[in-house]
Amino acid sequence: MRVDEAVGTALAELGVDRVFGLVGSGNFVVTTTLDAHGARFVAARHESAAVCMADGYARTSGRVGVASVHQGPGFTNTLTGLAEAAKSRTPLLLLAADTPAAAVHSNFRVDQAAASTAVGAVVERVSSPASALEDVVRAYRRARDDRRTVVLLLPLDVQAAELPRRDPVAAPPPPRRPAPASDAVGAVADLIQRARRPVVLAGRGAVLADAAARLVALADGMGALLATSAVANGLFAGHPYDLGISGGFSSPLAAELLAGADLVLGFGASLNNWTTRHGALIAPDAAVVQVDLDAAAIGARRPVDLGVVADVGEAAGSLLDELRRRGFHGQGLRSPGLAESVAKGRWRDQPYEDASTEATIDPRTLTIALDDLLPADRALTVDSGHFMGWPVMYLTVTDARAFVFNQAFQAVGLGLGAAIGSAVAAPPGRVTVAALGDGGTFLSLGELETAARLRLPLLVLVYNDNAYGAEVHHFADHGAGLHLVRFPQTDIAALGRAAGADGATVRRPQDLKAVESWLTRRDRPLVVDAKITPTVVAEWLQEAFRGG
Ligand SMILES: Cc1ncc(C[n+]2csc(CCOP(=O)(O)OP(=O)(O)O)c2C)c(N)n1
Repeated sequence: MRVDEAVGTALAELGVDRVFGLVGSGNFVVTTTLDAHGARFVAARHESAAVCMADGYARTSGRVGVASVHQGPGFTNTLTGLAEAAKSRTPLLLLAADTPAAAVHSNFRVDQAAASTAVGAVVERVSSPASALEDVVRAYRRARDDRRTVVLLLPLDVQAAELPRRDPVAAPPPPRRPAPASDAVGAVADLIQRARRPVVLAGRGAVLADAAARLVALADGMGALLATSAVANGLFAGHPYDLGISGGFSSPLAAELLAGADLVLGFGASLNNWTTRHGALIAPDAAVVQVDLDAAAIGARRPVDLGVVADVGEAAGSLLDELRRRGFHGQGLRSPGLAESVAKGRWRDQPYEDASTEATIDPRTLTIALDDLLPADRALTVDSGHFMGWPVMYLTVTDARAFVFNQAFQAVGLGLGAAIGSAVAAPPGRVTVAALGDGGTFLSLGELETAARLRLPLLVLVYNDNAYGAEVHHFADHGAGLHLVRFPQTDIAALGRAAGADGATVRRPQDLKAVESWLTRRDRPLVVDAKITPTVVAEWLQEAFRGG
């Protein structure tokens, strides 16, 4: 058996069930072998989108996302999506064909290892026929167990060589994550007992650890309010004391309560400038505890009073046990009155002046109408741009894994690919919304065909202002040059139809009838070209630009 066949077979044996990619000669055999062994292949139209699909698939399914690309340009096309996945610590394996070491004059030659490292990915290589299977298992385990984005380089000469012998491979079960040290548990419990207004703030690490239930049990035991970073949106959905997102997207009530907390317990949250609004959402005299699996994350973004290195679920469980052992049960700010205020304090309950016109719809009105229309069990992926607050603030999700916020690299144009991957991972029939700007749509246009070919129940929701709205609004006072970031009207619904999807243009709430009737079919994607009123400016935008 050749090495490329052995690599494909081994990955299927390790449990890989999906591969996203773009096939060229260099990755043909490994990819077709994977597909033949049950790891079904999804063809993307651009390699960056292929990696985004694997990323979205991993975030929603909790499995390792796998992508496959040709060497040279096939690989370099992945780099933006790869940087996003690496910064997000997505468990992802990119199978990248590579030129043979001796092929120094190959047109396809670039230093793929250096480029991978430059964007934060881990580099592994199938080095020889004798080591090939061990190389594959090591790369897979680093992705799964270290939660890293790994590029597995597959040199063409090694791929074509014969394997001396091939034994089936298996990955050992994932390692148990560490529980917190008992003195650390005691010290946090002391802080909890003294607190009057505690908050449990969960981030990406809590989603990856599937720790929602244990964090809720802890918060209920100590009387804490609950909140998440933007990426962990939905983790506590439905809880009466869930304040939603902490950060630029916080509702006014959430912001007030978060800033008034006297104890912030961060679980798997970096407590970065987005989550804290550059520090404004944490009171100067609040005690801050940060629990994270990664020692390097503790205190990296802001000073903390106490850092605990542990699995966040284990830590929540140990803390609750300790509180029970002490006979402590806190109430904090919790009361029926507060629960009522929280229930009425959502973004959609805030009054606003509807800026819709004859030809355009207010993006808030549009999004609230869709929130009413779509089934509650929906998934949401949000691309980058000025528009992105509307779906995050007004379209609720009930499951953190159904929410894909791939903004770690703050790149425009990654959302459609990630939404496709998330939709592939979703239970059958669940509607996935890909919320995009027109700029992000044109950066990823080819993937409309991918979504249509897969016949996904995907609602591609384009907030179309015919502009790079983020730049228009940021430079509004600058005056000159705005014509460089404005574009002519386009018919994105027609582009959707041309790709094999359904298409609808929305200028008024009644135009959403097209969405209603699509919901009864959902047999292919629907591309909604929403002509939004371009003068509604998001409040969080200036905050966002402070970081540079
Ligand atoms: C790949 C990439 N290119 C450029 C930028 C800079 N940028 C940030 S927002 C934005 C505009 C995006 O336009 P659109 O998708 O239409 O969303 P809008 O801002 O209009 O809501 C641009 C160009 C970026 N973040 N990423």
